[in-house]
Amino acid sequence: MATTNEDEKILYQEDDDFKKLITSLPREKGWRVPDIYQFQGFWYHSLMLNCFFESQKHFEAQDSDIVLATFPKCGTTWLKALVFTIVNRKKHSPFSQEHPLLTSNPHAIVRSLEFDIFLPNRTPDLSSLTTPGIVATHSNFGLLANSILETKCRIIYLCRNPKDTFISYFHYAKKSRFNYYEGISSIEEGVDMFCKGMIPCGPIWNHVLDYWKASLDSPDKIFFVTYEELQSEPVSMLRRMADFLGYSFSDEEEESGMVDAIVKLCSFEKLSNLKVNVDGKAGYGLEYKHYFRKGGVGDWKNHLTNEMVERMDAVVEEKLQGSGLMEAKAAFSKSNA
Ligand code: PAP
Repeated sequence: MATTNEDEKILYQEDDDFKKLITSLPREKGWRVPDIYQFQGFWYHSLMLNCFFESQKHFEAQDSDIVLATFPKCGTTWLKALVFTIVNRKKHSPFSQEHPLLTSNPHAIVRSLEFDIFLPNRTPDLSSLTTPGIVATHSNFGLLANSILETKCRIIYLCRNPKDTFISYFHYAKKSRFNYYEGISSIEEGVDMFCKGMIPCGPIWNHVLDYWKASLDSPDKIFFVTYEELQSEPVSMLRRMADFLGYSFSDEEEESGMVDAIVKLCSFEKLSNLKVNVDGKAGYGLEYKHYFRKGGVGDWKNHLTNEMVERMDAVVEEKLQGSGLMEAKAAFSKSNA
């Protein structure tokens, strides 16, 4: 039986084909739920994989849709807030005290294809989709629905320095484990799993590389950006994202300080201190505060030993070699080691 977790059982029923598939896959210890499974080179917990299949089968992307693709813990919450605010700024002014982000968590506003919209054996919940449709996914490039690739819908892919991603995921997994499951107990164990690629949606290098290559092939379709770029140059990155999406800022908007207002509204400081994000919970029970930890760059330095750093850098460097990514993006450069 793929799912040993009560919470997951409540959420969905696996059909026989899925059960058959999952029992045939390589299995390892999970981070938040007991097991992760390897499918076509990537690791997932069973619900996640099942949701990716559902979304792959049933999602009918429209030309005007925007897909926010991320590896977990690379800034999904932030990207959801930014893109929603850019696209809806005429309807919801970022200067307004009534802006939806002031009372709703970004995950409640921009829904994820998996978990929120396409759950196995459930009618897809399309009721809460934004217009135009902005949806998020942690799917690797190879499992995206064909309609995402065949239509003119655009993809923004956000990734982050692998060691910071690991630290963020490690802390998140500890806080969000299901049913008293012990999970990955020490940072040493986590580093070992990470270096073997065994983290949900991992290996991170393959997730990133597939989108990186696709963005080089189709720069008008996929905008590739890093958490670190958003941190160091938020205003110019926002302008570039808005241009890419076809929502460029007008001179009037620029003069009014609109871009700065969006950066401020979506900042870690602003969002993490809002009541909804301090006390609120998602429908599936997770407290929103777990999406906000430190929100910075380089926290890995506070948690990893030199030996761990050397091991992680070596594996990431080996995998990214020749892709051009280390040279193009500081988040992956050797100088970040
Ligand atoms: P998800 O993939 O589960 O949705 P995601 O939002 O990608 O999670 O990752 C959470 C990280 O983004 C946390 O990083 P940390 O653990 O290193 O602190 C969180 O603090 C950070 N984060 C959340 N919101 C923002 C924001 N508005 N600005 C910058 N960083 C943010």
